[in-house]
Formats: sequence, structure tokens, C-alpha cells
Amino acid sequence: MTDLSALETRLAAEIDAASDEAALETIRVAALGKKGEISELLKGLGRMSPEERREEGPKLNGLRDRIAERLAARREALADAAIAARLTAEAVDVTLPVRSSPVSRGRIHPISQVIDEITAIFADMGFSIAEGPDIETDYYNFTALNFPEGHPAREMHDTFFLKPDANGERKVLRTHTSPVQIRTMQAQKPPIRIVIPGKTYRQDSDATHSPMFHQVEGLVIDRTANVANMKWVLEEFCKAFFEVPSLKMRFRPSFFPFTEPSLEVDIQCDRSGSEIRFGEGTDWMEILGCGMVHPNVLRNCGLDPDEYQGFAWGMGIDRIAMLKYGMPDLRAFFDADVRWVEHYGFRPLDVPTLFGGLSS
Ligand code: 2NM
Repeated sequence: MTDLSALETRLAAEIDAASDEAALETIRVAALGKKGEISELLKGLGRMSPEERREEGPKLNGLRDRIAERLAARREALADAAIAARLTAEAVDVTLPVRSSPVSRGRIHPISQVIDEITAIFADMGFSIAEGPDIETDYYNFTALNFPEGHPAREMHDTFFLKPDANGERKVLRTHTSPVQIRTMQAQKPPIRIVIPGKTYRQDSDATHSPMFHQVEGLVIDRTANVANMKWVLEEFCKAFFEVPSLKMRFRPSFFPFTEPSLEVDIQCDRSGSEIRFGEGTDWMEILGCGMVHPNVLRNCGLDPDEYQGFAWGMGIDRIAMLKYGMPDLRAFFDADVRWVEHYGFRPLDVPTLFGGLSS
């Protein structure tokens, strides 16, 4: 005869010691499964005499029920413990400080800021922004812009040439953004009013020159655009950009292949103090080049110079960014030094607008 109380004690101890659901299931199968110890004992009831069965039946049934109950209770306790462990492990400390978002930590590079300021000013005057490829054909970078073949101006630009392609065509890294003006004039009918910010490339590298630099150029084409219009646009731009109410400008004759006449523009400044100030003083600083678009350039774009005329200008962005925001070394612009960008950069949400202030 099996010692039922010893069996119950052993099973109860095993159940209480089970550390997870799988261990518990193993114990259940060994006791109450088809071939389990208690199941086998229950099967034995059939072979007993009625008297024996009346005696043993309730004992065995009681044992089976108590073991089943104990298994269920242990299963529930394990599930509760698992949830409690998860709650502890996944607890969030809501008192920790909030991590700052990229929008508040990130900084806009001063060049991007200055491009945004310049385009905001011209957009306010009714200009559109145009862009084009950095890799250009010789035609768009030089020929269409009235640089004669073999003209020294081509060498003047210290051009980066790419390896010739299968057709022997030698592409260039654009030396100015003017190819975008050619593409726009070919694609769009006048009136045209565009500004073109972008990267430009020349083989030049020292404290004040980087082989990659930034330019912004502008173009106006219609039937009556003239030098007076050009001077007004450039004066309004300079006042808005340097954030001064008035500013003297000086226009000196110059030469560019793509404009006739060509002019260089100086703005009034004061260098007597520790920092340069614009719109006051008796000094001059060269800031941009401009002129009336050469009739040959108009013809190259399919425009009749007897019908249409226009003006264009160009300036370097990097130098005026240095002047406006007091950055002493051009080379730091392109070092990708996070500390530098944190110091000189601008907050992403402080978008420059004319009504909200360009730089404030
Ligand atoms: C400058 C100075 C003067 C210029 C001219 C043209 C075009 F395509 F219309 F002929 N684009 N840009 C221009 C004129 C650029 O940069 C110093």
C-alpha cells in the first residue's frame, strides 16, 4: 500500500520549490498526467473490492484535489512574482530631468544662417531661390558666360577639372554659381528675379581662401531693368543684411566677361574701433561685384538683347559671415568642430525673417 501522506508531503515540497511555470508543469504531468503517480493510483481503484474502494476512493480523490489546488496556487504566485519583477525592472523615474531634444541642442552653421538671412531679404523683394549642380560642363561654367576659348579669365578662376569622360568631355567643379543663371534663362521666360546661393570651388587655399567656398548671386531680367534698379536692390540688401538704417555705397568700374558695364561695390565702414562697423565712418570695404548682363550672355540663352536686359551680381558668403559675426578664421568654418559650432552656431528655431529680426 502506498503511503499517501508521504506522497502528498513530497509533492507539496516539489510544488513549493518550483521556480517557474515549466518546472510546475513537469510536476503536474508526473503526478496528475495520464501516467502520473496519482492517476495510476486512481486507476487501481477499479481492481479493489467495494469496501476497499469506499475507504480508498475519498482519500485518493482528496489527495488529487489538494495537489491540483496547490499547483494552481503556486502557478498564480509565480505569475504575480513575474509581474512584480517586471514592474520593478521597467519602472520609470519620472523625477529624472528631461533629456533636451535635438531641436534645442543642435546649432545651425553660421554659413547656413547667413544664406537664410540673405534669401529672406531677397524673398521679401520678390525674388525666388534657384539652385543647380556643383559639377558643371565647361559650356555652362564658362562659354555661355562669354568667357572666350583660351581666355586668361578661365585660368584666373583656378578651376578644378574632372577626368575627361568617354566623349572626351572634361567637367568642372563650378567656379561660381552663374551657370544656374544660364540654366534659368534657358528654361524660363522673363521677367526673371532669382537669387542663387551655393557652394563654389577654386584651387586656392590659405588663411583667407578655402578651395570650397560659398557664393550668392542674383539675376534680374525684364524689358527695362537698369543700373538704377540694380543700385537700389543692392543698397536695400546691404542695409537689411548689416542691420543699419543707412549706408553709403561706392560703385567702381571693373571687368567681368559676363557683364557690361561691370562694377565693384564698396560699402561704408568704420575700422577705428576693435570691431568693424558698417554704415558709419570713412573707410570702405569691397563687398560684391555686379553689372548689366552682357548681350552675348543674353543671346547664348535665347534672349534678344534688343528686347530684354538685366542686371546680375555676385558675392562671397564666407567673408561677410566672418565680418557680421566676428569669426576670425575662415578655416574653422569647415573643421566640423562641435565646440566651434556650439559657440558660433544659431538656434534652429530662431529662423531669420525681416519682421522678426534677421540675427536676433
Ligand atoms: C558677379 C559679378 C557680376 C553674374 C552675371 C551672371 C549672368 F549669368 F547673368 F550673366 N551671373 N552672375 C555676375 C555679375 C556675377 O560675381 C562677382
